[in-house]
Amino acid sequence: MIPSIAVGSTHRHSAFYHDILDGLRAESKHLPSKYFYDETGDRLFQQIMNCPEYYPTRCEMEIMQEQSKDMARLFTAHSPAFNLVELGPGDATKSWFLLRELQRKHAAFTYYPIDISTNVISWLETKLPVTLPGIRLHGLNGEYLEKMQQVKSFSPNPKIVLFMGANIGNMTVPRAIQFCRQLHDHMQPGDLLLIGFDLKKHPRTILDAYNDRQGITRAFNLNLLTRINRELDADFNTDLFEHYPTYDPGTGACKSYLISLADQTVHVAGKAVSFRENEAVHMEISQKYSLEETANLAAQSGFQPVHTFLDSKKWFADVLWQRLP
Ligand code: AVI
Repeated sequence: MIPSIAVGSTHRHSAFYHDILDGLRAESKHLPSKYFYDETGDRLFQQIMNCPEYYPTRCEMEIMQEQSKDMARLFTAHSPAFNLVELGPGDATKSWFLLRELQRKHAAFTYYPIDISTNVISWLETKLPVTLPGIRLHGLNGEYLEKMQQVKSFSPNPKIVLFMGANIGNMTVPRAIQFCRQLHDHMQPGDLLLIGFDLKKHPRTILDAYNDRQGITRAFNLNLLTRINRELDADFNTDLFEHYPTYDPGTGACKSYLISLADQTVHVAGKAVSFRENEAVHMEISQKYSLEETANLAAQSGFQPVHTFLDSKKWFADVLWQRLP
């Protein structure tokens, strides 16, 4: 496991301060889920991925273990030499299988993991060459799109971009369309994009995944309040907020809320924020898709679906798209 991301002290003018206060002052209160991942949040997310109810990681792992050979065949047939760019690789446990297959096939590729965390990148640069000797690896620390632009200046080779782990689900559908269009603009005609989608399935299975019995997902959500207490001198009482996950099988939107259990006033960096009893704070969206909806997303953002990799339960899909001219 990667050592957790150093959060650093946050001051009044930071993006964290503004995002948190803007969210808490909005008419419908919300907090950005990207801030879940401090040191404790990283640890809790690792525990979530091992929870019996949280199936997405296991499903995608099965795809990578069982089908990396087919992926590697498609990738090498696509281009004799390419840049393999991974957005948000984490500890690369899933993409590792693909990297190993590409090495076995003597594919001419350079792996460019891009992550906002320096810890993730330096961990990969140290660890991957040990288990994948000879790998050509160039880690990039920063924002996805900015760093993708940089890859172009390092090498003119075609790009194959990986965006796995159902991270696209943490965007609303309109935001996902916008993001895929931005990826399109940072790729060349013919380049490939592999995206992981958690698929629609029985609503109970989905809801349980965000409401595990051990209460880890609950702790994961509440931890953001603890982080705000620590970094923004706030005084949230986490006992006065309840984790409330929802899933709408119609739209495929799985949303987590924290519900205020009392009329209360909380102070964040000296600013008072009032909550009514039963008022909801929207914490996270984990959008679920049908395969047809993934194809619509491809069409709306300038890609053509090429191949779909499914796990044996058909609960998760890694879809391979080609960038259209
Ligand atoms: C990172 N992301 C894809 C996870 C998800 O399923 O939305 C984050 C998560 N939130 C609660 N459990 C897992």
